[in-house]
Amino acid sequence: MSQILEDGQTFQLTTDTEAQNFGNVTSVSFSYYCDEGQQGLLSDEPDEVDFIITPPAGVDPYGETLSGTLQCPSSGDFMLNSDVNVPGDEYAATAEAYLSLIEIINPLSGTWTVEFTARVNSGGTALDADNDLDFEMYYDFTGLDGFTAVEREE
Ligand SMILES: [Ca+2]
Ligand SMILES: [Ca+2]
Repeated sequence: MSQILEDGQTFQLTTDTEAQNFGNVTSVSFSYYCDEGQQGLLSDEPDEVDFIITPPAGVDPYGETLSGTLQCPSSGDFMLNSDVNVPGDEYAATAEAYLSLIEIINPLSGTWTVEFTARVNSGGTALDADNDLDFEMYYDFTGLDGFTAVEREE
């Protein structure tokens, strides 16, 4: 999605992956980009965007950056993946027992919130009014669902 933001304006996106039935979410990514849009006629200070990414409680962000400031024009991204251990040749008495052996480490399901706040900076003279910036954001949630197992005949 793409937006024009004025100074102090906030863009927020909240996604509850459970309410939206995304399954067992194992991959989440956000990428975002800002550009000056309008700028001062004679001089201009770079616009900035403050960002805060809030994962669901209990998710380990593995050191990914959760907050900071983007100086326009520039881009940033956030990407997190779970590890999924699927049993290989392990014996299980039933299909259900086999499926219970699938393990998702650091599952990513829950409510994700991202918030971006524009800081629009003008230049030094009366001719240098700057009223906005251009902002774009993309996101992707990938879920695993519907595992099935087939029972083997000996
Ligand atoms: Ca601007
Ligand atoms: Ca500016």
